[in-house]
Amino acid sequence: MEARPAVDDAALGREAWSVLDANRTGSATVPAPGLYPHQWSWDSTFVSIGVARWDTRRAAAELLSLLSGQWRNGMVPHIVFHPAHAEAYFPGPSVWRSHDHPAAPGDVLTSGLTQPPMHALALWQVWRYAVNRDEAAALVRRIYPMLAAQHGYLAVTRDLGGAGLAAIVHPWESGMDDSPAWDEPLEALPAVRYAYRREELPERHPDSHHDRYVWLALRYRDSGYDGSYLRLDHPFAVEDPLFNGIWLASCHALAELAPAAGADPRPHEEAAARIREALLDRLWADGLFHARDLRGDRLIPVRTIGGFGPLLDPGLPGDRVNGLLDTLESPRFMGAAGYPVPSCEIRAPQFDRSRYWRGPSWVNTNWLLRRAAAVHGRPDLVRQLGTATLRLVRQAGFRECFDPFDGSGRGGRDFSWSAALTLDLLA
Ligand code: 2M8
Repeated sequence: MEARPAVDDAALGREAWSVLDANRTGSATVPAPGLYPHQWSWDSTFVSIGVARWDTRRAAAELLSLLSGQWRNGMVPHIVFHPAHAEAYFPGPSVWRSHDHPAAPGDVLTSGLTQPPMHALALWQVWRYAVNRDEAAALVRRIYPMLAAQHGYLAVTRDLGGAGLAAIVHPWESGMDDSPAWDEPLEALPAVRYAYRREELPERHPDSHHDRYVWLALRYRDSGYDGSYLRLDHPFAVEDPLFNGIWLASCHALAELAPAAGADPRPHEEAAARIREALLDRLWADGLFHARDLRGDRLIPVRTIGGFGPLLDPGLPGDRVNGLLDTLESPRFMGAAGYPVPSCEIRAPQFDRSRYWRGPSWVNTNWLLRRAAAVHGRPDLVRQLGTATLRLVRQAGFRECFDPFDGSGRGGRDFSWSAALTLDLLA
């Protein structure tokens, strides 16, 4: 493992700010220099969360920049492209062709997919820590309608299973691209080959799956990003517990923000209750939530970090909370990892300690689980997750992800959400 000189909290905080400053292009922050040169949706929500305690305007600008890419049907895209080097990442705007779509913004280039709806949680954090309360209220009044539209899009266009959960229609939408949870639904797709150039690190997913990612994106694009095509024909549709657990937590956040926006909180509380019921009904098995493959009509057996997503819900019944925490602390996950929390069950045959979402530990999922532990009154676990995550970045730097056994860094360097959430953990 790379040795780094010992850094105290103050020095670590300064390093985190300098990574975020260097990755900032205008009002948006890119996830990592070179590798991801545009604004990514959930990455920016973590950046906003991380800077919110110190700089309301910067946190707000991050969200507003992302939301400038929101489509008229409410969809918040997973990438807002930086026009100066639009094709520096594959697939770029010439693949997505958002500018040809009537619902996409005319002046901002975006992808056609979405990502976990962390946005209301991020706005809530900005609102909570803003010192200037008038400014905070004005911000909530401005952003709330956009987020209500985002939630409406998920509830109407993405309820492909008809039971109240939002379906992802591409692995990229999960934020956990190469998670073993998507192996089976991806292997049911035709084997395809495309010619393209992509900046890759050795830890990246197997090529065969990446070609299927491209194929899925092109099919959806060629349907005209059509909702009824998704419902009837699109070959990848999965109810993911992390995506839906985040959506549920964001419903609670919108309910808390609604009065500041002069709106009624009840529809968001009702939405949260519906999502909870559907999660319990459709995705729970053996002490964990599992993704449901709507096309294969079955639960995906592999246990991954995504299965803990519903823990973010303060209203989750106590027996399920206990079951989830037992699984989390067992040797399947935290119990056998030196540096929690592995993104896939350590005992699973698909577990791979160094390949992205197939094993490594991530700062953002650690942060989410720490928040869940706080929600469910587990201060010991809050401390443990916070300390372990800070140990990772202190030792290996703000890497994209980390080997869960020895803590060595994996993927990109100077990674924005690792830096931003470190600031929050240090607070
Ligand atoms: C990774 O995903 C992108 C596609 O969206 C990629 O593999 O090129 C994921 O880790 C995702 O969660 C993240 O938002 C993105 C940018 O950091 O990178």
